[in-house]
Amino acid sequence: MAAVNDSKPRVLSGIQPSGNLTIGNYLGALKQWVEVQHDYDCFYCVVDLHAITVPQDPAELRQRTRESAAMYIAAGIDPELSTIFVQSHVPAHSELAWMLTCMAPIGWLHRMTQFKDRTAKQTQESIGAGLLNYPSLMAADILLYHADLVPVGDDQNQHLEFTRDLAQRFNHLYGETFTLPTVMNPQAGARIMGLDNPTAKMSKSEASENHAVFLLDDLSRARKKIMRAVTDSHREICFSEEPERAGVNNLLTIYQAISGKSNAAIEAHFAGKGYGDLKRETADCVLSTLEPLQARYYELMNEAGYLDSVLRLGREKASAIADETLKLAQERMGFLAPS
Ligand code: ATP
Ligand code: LTN
Repeated sequence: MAAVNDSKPRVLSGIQPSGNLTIGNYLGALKQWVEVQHDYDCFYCVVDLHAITVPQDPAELRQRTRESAAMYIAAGIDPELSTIFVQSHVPAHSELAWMLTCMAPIGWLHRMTQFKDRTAKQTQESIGAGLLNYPSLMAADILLYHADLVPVGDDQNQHLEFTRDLAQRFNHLYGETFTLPTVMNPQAGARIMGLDNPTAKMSKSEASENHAVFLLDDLSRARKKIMRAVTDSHREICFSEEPERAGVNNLLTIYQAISGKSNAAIEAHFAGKGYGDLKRETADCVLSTLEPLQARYYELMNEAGYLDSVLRLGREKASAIADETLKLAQERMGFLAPS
């Protein structure tokens, strides 16, 4: 049985294998995951059960699940330090999700902005019930591991609030069972916007050509997308909350998230320069992140068996904890234990 580290506080997070990962996923999630590895006992899952809340091609889903896991490692997650696993490999996620679904008021679920956004243009007949219940599954992911901290982009904060509320409800009804998790957003990069439309969040499922830089984009193509990013007709390069300056603000945010410099230092650096300079230097930063990541990714995908062994061990470590929590929750809810 794999060893479980009980002495450090715990982290859990996940990304859906619903498309190719973007720099939004990297700056909002993966980069923080790497940073907390030494101080926390980290569990990072590829959330395939979440991905099927919208239709997925089976062969593509399988392939993207492996690719996502490889991308976690390429981005710097060390399988020796952190547990990497596939959500559907640990059935406790589905089982606890059902129990939590039964306790989740649909009023809470209907208030989720992600649900409202994703279903805005669809008819009731075409919306799968999984989209509504999605936050209960996410709560199960987090609560099964007694996670203290959940590093995510800020679009997930409402789901974290929901998780805390649901955990409190369970604890109140059945006795202290779950740890209440705390959300962790990066200081810079908690919400990267689309390069072609800086009023919408950059998303891996958005189809338009110049919307997102993908982590596996050819470097010259990634640079081109950034050079084509929407800006405005002002000249001054400064951070701004104004909607019409969202494009420049987004480029500055990407630059900041990678360089780690302060607002003042960045504004001083770009004083007197033009948007062309801002784009070029932001592209340089992005490419300096993508290049080593891509090299490691292709190396991993060519290393027969390695990824499978990481996922096998991950499943073992994750199951050990998740099964125990599930059993406790089942007991508390009044399920008859099998004899
Ligand atoms: P999809 O478009 O398929 O819904 P997505 O690109 O929004 O997906 P998720 O799998 O939903 O990605 O998100 C995984 C993680 O990446 C979450 O922590 C989320 O907050 C973060 N994330 C996604 N997009 C961004 C973004 N544009 N800026 C910052 N963080 C992001
Ligand atoms: N809902 C998240 C993905 C996700 C997740 C989680 C994140 C599923 N389960 C548990 C953190 C913890 C999203 O980014 N769309």
